[in-house]
Amino acid sequence: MKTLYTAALVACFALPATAHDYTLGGLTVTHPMAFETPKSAQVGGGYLSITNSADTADRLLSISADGFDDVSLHESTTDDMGVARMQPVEGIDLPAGETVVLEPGGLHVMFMGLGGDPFEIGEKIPATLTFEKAGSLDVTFNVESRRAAHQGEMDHSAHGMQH
Ligand SMILES: [Cu+2]
Repeated sequence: MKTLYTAALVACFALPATAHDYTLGGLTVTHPMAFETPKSAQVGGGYLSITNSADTADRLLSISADGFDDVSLHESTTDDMGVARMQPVEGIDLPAGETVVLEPGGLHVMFMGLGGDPFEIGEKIPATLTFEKAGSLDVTFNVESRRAAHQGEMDHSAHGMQH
């Protein structure tokens, strides 16, 4: 019963009703989204997945969006002491035939300089992804409820405990 419950949460998190995707050559960018932020937040995370169905590797070089001090690619890591950190990454490799997921606790987009204008549910954030080979792709991040985030975190911690 517990397994079924967890599976339902995962499905709910991975396939929200508002799923949307974009294609550019052999690349498919699936469901760019961000979670609502508190009013005081200065930064917000952005998440999506990229499937490279081409037979050559590509690389996500950068992301840009108007209205922010900076937008960059980040990676969160947790060290042996359980301390979480995040740092900018130069780019994200997209191996041929694989899907790379930007998600809470891992690779993500960081929107910086929200200063008093938080992400609100239903808000749409236009952004441009730049790939080394495929070129540029305009996408829209949908801002969604935090509740899905908590389900995602639960799934991650439950997964971690199995190892
Ligand atoms: Cu970050």
